[in-house]
This record gives sequence, C-alpha cells and structure tokens, in this order.
Amino acid sequence: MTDTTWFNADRFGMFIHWGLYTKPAGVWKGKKIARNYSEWLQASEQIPRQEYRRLADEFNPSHFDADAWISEARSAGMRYFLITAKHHDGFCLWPTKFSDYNVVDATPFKRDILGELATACRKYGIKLGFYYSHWMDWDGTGGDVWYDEDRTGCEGAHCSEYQHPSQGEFESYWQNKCLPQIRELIQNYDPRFFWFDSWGKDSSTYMTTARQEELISLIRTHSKECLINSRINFESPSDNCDYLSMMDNCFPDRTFSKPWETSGTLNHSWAYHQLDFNWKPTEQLIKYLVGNASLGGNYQLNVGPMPDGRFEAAAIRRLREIGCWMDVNGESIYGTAASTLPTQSFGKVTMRKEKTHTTFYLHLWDISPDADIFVEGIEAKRVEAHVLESGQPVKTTITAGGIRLSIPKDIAGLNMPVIKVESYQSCGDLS
Ligand code: JFZ
Repeated sequence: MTDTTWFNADRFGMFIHWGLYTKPAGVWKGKKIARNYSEWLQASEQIPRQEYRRLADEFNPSHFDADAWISEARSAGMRYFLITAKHHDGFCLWPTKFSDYNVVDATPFKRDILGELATACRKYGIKLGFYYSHWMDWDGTGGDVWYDEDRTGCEGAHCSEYQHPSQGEFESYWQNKCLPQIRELIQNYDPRFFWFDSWGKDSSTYMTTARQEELISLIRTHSKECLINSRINFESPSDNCDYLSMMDNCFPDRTFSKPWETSGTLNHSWAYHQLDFNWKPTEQLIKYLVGNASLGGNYQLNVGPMPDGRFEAAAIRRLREIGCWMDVNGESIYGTAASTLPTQSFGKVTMRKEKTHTTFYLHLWDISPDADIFVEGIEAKRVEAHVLESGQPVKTTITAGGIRLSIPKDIAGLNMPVIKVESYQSCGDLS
C-alpha cells in the first residue's frame, strides 16, 4: 500500500469546488435552484445538456490567481490542496486530450487552471490532489446521470438525457474518458492523491469491484505515491484504497484503522452560492479540525471561489482566523496522533510520542479559569505543563489515575487555549 505518512501528519487541507456552475451560483432563470449544492445545477434543474454547455462561453474568471489561492491555504495552516478537476457535469479544468469540454478548448479563459495551481503548490510546498467524478458524468459521455425521483417529472425532448446509461455506454465512458483522464492527470500534474466520489445503490451497479480495481491499478502503475480515497465506492470500497472519506460534514466519534478525513463546507454549498449565507463561525471550524485530529483524522475545508476567481470576504476572514490560531497552536495538530486517553470533559486531546516522553495537547473548550482540571489517564512519574500560546507554566499534581492541573486565570484572555503536557515515565530523564 502507498505510504500515507504525510497525509496523517498534515491533518489540514483546502478543498475547492469551482466550475461552470459557479457563475449561476444557485440561481437559474431567476429562481433559487431546488438543490442546495450549487454545483448540482444541471441535474437539479434538469437542464438540457446543450443549454448547460453554453455556460462555458461565459467562463472567464478575470481575477483568478493560483498564487493567491495557494498562499491563502498556506497561511490558514493547510498543507495540502484539492480541486474539482472534473465534477459531475463533466467539464474539465485542464486542457484534456479526451474531451473538448474543457477550460482551454471551450471557454474564453483558455488557461490551464490545474497547471497554474500545480506551479503555485510547488512554490508553497503544498501537496496537490484532485477531485474527479468517476461515476457520474452528465455530459452525455456514458457516465451515470442523476434524476431526482421526488421531483415533478422532467419535461421536454431532452429528458432521455436523464436516464441511466447501459453497461455498454458506461464502459465506453470508462475506457474513453475516465481512465485516460486519470492517467493524463497523473502524467501532467503528478498529484499526491485523488478524491473520488460515488455512493448509493445506482453507483454500485457501475462502480463494481472490477472497475474499482482497474482504476486503482492504473493509478498504481503510473504513480508510486498517489493516494486513493474510499468514496471510490462509499458503501463497499476496495481494501486497496488508502484513506477513508466520511460523508459530507460528518465528524465521527471514533477512530479508524485507515487514515481518514472529513470534507466540510464553510457555509452550506460546496460551490459558490449567491444565496447561501449560512457561514459557520471560526470557533466551530477549529473545533472540527481539533476533534478530527484527536481521533487521528484530517479535515478538508472547502472554499467555493466566486465567478471572478476570488474568494469571498467571509471565507477569507475564516481562513485567516484559523491561520492565526494555527500559528500559535499548530504543533498540537501537525504530526499528532489520536488520543489514547479516555474522553475528557474539558475538551479534546491530541498526542505525540517522543523519544524520551509523551506529549499531550489539551484543548480546553469547556473550563473555568482559575480552577483545577483533572486529566484522566495520564500516568507519569514527572510532568511539565505550560500554555502553548503564552508559555505560562501550569502547576501540575500527579494523582491516582491521572494528573491535576491548576489552570491559570490569565487563560481567560486566550481563545481556544491549548495546554502542552510533557509526561515522563521516570523521574530521572530530564529533557
Ligand atoms: C458529493 C457531491 O455530489 C457534491 O457535489 C460535493 O462534491 C461533495 C463533496 O460530494 O456529495 C455527496 C455525496 C454523497 C451524498 C451526498 C452528497 N450522500 O450519500 O448523501
């Protein structure tokens, strides 16, 4: 299996949803679309393919600046980056040889978006990955389509476009678009990981074990280090995938035997939506990151850039606030492991085994300053503790079954403070 060390250590990545659906941004013919994810526009409104395709004529994000995106990710404390190379609509953000429905051949913009991002990622030391919709492809290629059973029936001559492909049609898509494009993405951009997406009973009729293995072995043939996620088939993923993807915005309360991640949104929609004002507070976002880290998992936080290529102010503010917190508390996230302590009432714990001792990071979410907290499960002969952000020493007492900490009252001035506890198994080994 492929080496996943970096993935575990990095913990925090940026996800981007960006494409032809970005400009309509959740509104079609003057009305809010039925689905809340704006990237679902085509299926949500059952738009005839030729009509939807005309969005390519308008794709011209004049302010797109790959450097700005990647430096924003870097300063938020993110260490890897993934983008919708091809979402369900089938449109490609790179000049692919296997479809002319792509940013260079079909839009006035004519720039290789993935190429520019790959260059910026190299500059900032950010690992690059691609979301690729391998099961659905709504461009009439033979990929699967989506028809909302619970909506009023499709109307018009184009409704045959919303019927599932035959196995033969799908196989043709698979051999002539999907697999060649995956090989092309690896050869052109050398990604460190793919994020595939399929779920539900329809997907399993196409994402068979044989096809999963065919896709995985293609990737293994062309790349030694490229990781593959479990949404290659959400319900029954191949054992040969490298990391697990949770459902959207699902934060589990357990650990897993494989590396894992939650992909989550800043507001509700993945792609930019002009009527989605449901922004999560920064504190909540940091809690998701810490909560996942405390269980050995990653967090991939999504941004839906605007049609002109820039991030919304509300997104930037949250990224920068997270970045400020990470600047002083990042060591409690990067390279840490799931806590082996029992669940604690004050918040979450991350840890790292060092050569001479074990470090615990206590994320204090629910405490009163100037009080004691008891940390169950730390067994030590000697402990040293201080507030990570300020360096203020914290008084500790070793007791049966754990340690007691006297939380300094000054902690009230810190937002989401972390206490670093170094615990030694013998009294003698001074650091
Ligand atoms: C999928 C995409 O459809 C969506 O547009 C976005 O890219 C997201 C990251 O992934 O979303 C899903 C996948 C599965 C379910 C719902 C949305 N599901 O099983 O209910």
